Amino acid sequence: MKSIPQASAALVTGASSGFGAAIARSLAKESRPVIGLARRSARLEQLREEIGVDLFHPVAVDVRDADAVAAALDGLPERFADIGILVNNAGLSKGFGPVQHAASADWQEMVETNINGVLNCTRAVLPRMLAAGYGHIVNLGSIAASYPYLGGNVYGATKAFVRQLSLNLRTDLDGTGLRVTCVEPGMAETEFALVRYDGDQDRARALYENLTPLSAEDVANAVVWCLAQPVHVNVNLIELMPTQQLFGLGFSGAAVPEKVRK
Ligand code: NDP
Ligand code: 8X3
Repeated sequence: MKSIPQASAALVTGASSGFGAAIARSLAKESRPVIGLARRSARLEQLREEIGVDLFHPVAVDVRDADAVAAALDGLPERFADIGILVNNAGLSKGFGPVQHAASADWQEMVETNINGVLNCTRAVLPRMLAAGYGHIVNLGSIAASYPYLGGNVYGATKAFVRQLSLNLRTDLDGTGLRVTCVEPGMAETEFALVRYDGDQDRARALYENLTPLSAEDVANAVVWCLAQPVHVNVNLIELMPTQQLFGLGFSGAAVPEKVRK
C-alpha cells in the first residue's frame, strides 16, 4: 500500500462555496496542490488569489457534463496532473415540498448533479489513481441518506446512492491500495439552504434559528482527518451533526418551525 505523495494534487469538486472551499483552504494549508472545480469561475478565481497559483488551480466545469470533466482533467498543468485525492463534494438540494408537490426539474437536477456528477468525476480520476497505485476518494453524503424528513425525498435518496456507491467502490477496489470514505454531515450553514429555497434568504436563515449548525470548517476538519489516517486505515463512513440536531431535521427542545415545513 503506497501513501499519497505530498506533491500529488487533490481534486475538490464544488470548491466555489461552503464545504468545498473550506476543504480546499485546509488542504492547501498543508501544502497540498488543490484543483478546485465548480461552475462559477469568478468564485474560483477569488480562491486562487487567496490561496496562490502554486497551490490552487481553478477548473470551471459542470460535473453533469462527463466529457467536459474528462477534457478539463486531461488539460491540467503538470504540477496538478497527478491526482491522489478526489473529494466528490459538488451537490445540491432543490425544493423542500412533499413528494406530491415536487418539481420534476428539481429531481432531475439533483439526480444529475449528486449521482451522475459523482460518477463522472470518479470515472475521470480512477484510472489515474489505479495507474499510480495510490489514491483516496472522499464522497460527501448526508445524514439525509439515513434519516427521512419531510421534503427530503429525492435529495435523501441521492445521498443514499452516494453512501452505497462509496461502500461498493471500496469493495471493488480491494487490493489496489486505494481508499474510499463517505462523510455524512447534518445541518451545516453554507449556501446549501439558499440553493434549496431558490435564493430565499429569510427561509434559508430560518432553518438554523433553533440550533448552532455545523460550519464548513467543521466538515472540512472531518475530511482532512480521514485523509490524514495512515495508509492501512480506511475510514468507511463518518456521520456528524450539530449537537442540537435530533436526526432528520428535528431540533432539541423545539419542533421544526412551521415556516421551514411549508
Ligand atoms: P454549497 O451550496 O455552499 O456548495 C455547493 C457546491 O457545489 C458549490 O461550490 C457549487 O458550485 C457546486 N456545484 C453545484 N452544482 C454543481 C455542478 N453541476 N457542477 C459543478 N459544481 C456544482 O453547499 P455545501 O457546501 O453545503 O454542500 C456541499 C456538499 O455537501 C453537497 O454535496 C451537499 O449535498 C452536501 N451536504 C451539505 C449539507 C449542509 O447542510 N450544508 C449537509 C450534508 C451534506 P457552483 O454553483 O459554482 O457550480
Ligand atoms: C443536508 C443535511 O440535515 O439539512 O444534507 O438534510 S440536512
